[in-house]
Amino acid sequence: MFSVERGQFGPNFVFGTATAAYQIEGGQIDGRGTCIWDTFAATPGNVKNADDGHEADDHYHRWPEDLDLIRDGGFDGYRFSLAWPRIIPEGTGAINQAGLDFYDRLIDGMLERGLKPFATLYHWDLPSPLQDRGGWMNRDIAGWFADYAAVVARNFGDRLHATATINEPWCVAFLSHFLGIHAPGYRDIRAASRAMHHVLFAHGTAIAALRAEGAKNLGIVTNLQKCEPASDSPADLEASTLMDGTFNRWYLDGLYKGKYPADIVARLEPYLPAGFEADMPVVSTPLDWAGINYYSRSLLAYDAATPVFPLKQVAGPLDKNDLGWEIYPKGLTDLLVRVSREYTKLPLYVTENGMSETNDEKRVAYYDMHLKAVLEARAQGADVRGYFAWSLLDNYEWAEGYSSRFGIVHVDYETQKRTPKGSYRAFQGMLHNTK
Ligand code: IFM
Repeated sequence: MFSVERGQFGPNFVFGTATAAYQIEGGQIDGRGTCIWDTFAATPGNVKNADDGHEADDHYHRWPEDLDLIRDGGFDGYRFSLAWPRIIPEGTGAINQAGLDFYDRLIDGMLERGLKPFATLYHWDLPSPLQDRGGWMNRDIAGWFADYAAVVARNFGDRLHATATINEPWCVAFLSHFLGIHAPGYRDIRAASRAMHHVLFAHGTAIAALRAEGAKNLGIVTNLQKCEPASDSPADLEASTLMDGTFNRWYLDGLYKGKYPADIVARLEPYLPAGFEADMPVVSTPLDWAGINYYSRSLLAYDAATPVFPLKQVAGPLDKNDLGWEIYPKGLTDLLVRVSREYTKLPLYVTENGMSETNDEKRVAYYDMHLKAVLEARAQGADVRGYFAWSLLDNYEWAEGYSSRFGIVHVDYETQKRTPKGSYRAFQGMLHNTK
């Protein structure tokens, strides 16, 4: 059970659960094209146990049961993503009608169950043919992505409650092109710098395309991390400021101030695309809402041996999830308040929050603490309008494969049987109790 009550969030607050296409759908049939995660996972050493999304949770076939679970949990909304390669298998050009038909059924299924569809256009499954052309390193991706966005808006725009362009641009750019942990697995500063700009430029370009098709209630989902120094030393403070710059300020400053942070630009200048400044009005296109994903904090220490960003992340003293991420609800309050004071007065949604853990009692406590953190942020003036638990189902946790379980519903990958966990029941108890 949670200690918080639904009524404390006000009558219009949206509670939902979140998932992403590659992590749950499976269903690599009916004309779906391949994506960068298919090949990344097929390359030895990239993903634990070489797991891939070939079957995942078989949501492609089991979606009615999954939507029933969301409805029966008492949730108001469902945050899902559409797979670009399912809709446009080559990334550009011919549209796959079977792909459109799937999302048609899925979205209607949400509406029939009284669930508000919160769509995300890109949650990391870039069509492979676009990677062959440079993917996020190629400025042309803005046009490819805008064309795909327009197809989605034309077919579903009138039925979507809200649409986000990109999930977690830091992951799309930095994690995938500088740290090499996610597909396409680059470890290259020029690749990363280009992706860091193009992902936001493509976002802004897609917003214009969505609006041109009449789509409403548009935003983007940034993942934010509380960055704190490992000690009081000025050097560690500098390290945490730098990490905050690459993780948080690059995206927030770009999107909501129309200018990238000078300290990070100074370090990336030789690698950024020439003339990027001229794109900033597109990057900072006005939005209707802002999504924030939050999981943890990072503790940073100065590390002179690391070029460009002389820092390293050190293990902190707090309780952790089973991936070693510290549990720090205050970070969620602080970030929501910071975004609302320093960046934007747009309605804010916590579009993801949750815990990788096999001990579900810990997950219940995690959710309870973070829901309280949202209430605290609201008390401090942040206009938070909704909260989405990550995730509805245990699913494909990217480079961790299926070893990490974030679901409030357990999935037996042998049988695909879904079993609600205590954390699901805790949400259900809170959401059905209108106090
Ligand atoms: O599973 C991911 C999700 O795809 C994006 N946000 C973070 C989650 C947990 O790592």
